[in-house]
Amino acid sequence: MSEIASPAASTTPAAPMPMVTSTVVDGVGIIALSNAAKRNALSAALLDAFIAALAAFKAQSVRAVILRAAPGMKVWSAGHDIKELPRGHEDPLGYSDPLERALRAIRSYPGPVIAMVQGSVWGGAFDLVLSCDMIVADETSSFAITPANLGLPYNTTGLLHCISRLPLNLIKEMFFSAVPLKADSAQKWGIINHLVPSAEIEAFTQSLGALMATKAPLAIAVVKEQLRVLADYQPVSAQVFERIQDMRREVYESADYEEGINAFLEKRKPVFRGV
Ligand code: YXS
Repeated sequence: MSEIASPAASTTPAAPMPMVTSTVVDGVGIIALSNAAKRNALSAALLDAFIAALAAFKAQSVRAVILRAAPGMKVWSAGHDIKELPRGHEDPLGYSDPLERALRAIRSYPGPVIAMVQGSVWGGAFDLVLSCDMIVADETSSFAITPANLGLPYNTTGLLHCISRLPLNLIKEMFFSAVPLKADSAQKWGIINHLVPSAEIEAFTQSLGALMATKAPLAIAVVKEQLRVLADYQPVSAQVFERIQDMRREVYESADYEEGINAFLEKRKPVFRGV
């Protein structure tokens, strides 16, 4: 019988746990956000790993993808990594921001990307799940968009994602109150496709993905891309776009934006003065 080598005293530090894990089960790609210590905050490192995992699935022609949090996490994602938000004089959600790159990667993936949500979704993670093609959630799920907690001027692309999915009165209440929407309300408003009990959600979502993976991939890809192009089409004149950018710049250069981030970092409530 071969000797079982005793583990050598490790002199090298243990490799850090991956922030994202991915696997393929019955033709369905599964990407799990796994940075529990930081509540899956959408840092550049986590999002780059996510984008790479999605690209790997695309290279393997994986026909359906499930995006989830690692099992047992009470927070699906705490949203954009606040510590990485640029401070003043820089658009906090610019085109090249890692979150924006991740949203575009999902929306251009040539197959269905299903968000399987258990636990709370915050801020930019709400944009992330809305950018998925459909959402399956359980009774522990909740959804909040929170720029008003930070003094952050959300970007026009993100607002367009909301407008193409949700009624204006709901969008306004979510953005202006930053109050999490619970699972039953998310179902009532059509944010989620299916509200499934926790005990059944993994099997349900896997079977939905596996079903779609048996359908004609070219037909699905072309419908997904047409829906993306049509839903994103909002003619805006250059002057209107420049005016919007000016308005947003005033906000991300404001003292309130500084105060919002500082309050989070100092673990205290922000005091906004409207300047
Ligand atoms: O103190 P340590 O080092 O242990 O780290 C703490 C938190 O600082 C960290 N963490 C985050 N780090 C960066 N960015 C975040 N968004 C973030 N959220 C959390 O994770 C460690 C554990 O956090 P803790 O102790 O608060 O956990 P908890 O279980 O008591 O509470 C979980 C949450 C999610 C309720 C709480 O962490 C929270 O409220 N996080 C902020 C949620 C939020 O406002 N997200 C929006 C981010 S900004 C964004 O997405 C958009 C740009 S926008 O502003 O437009 O929505």
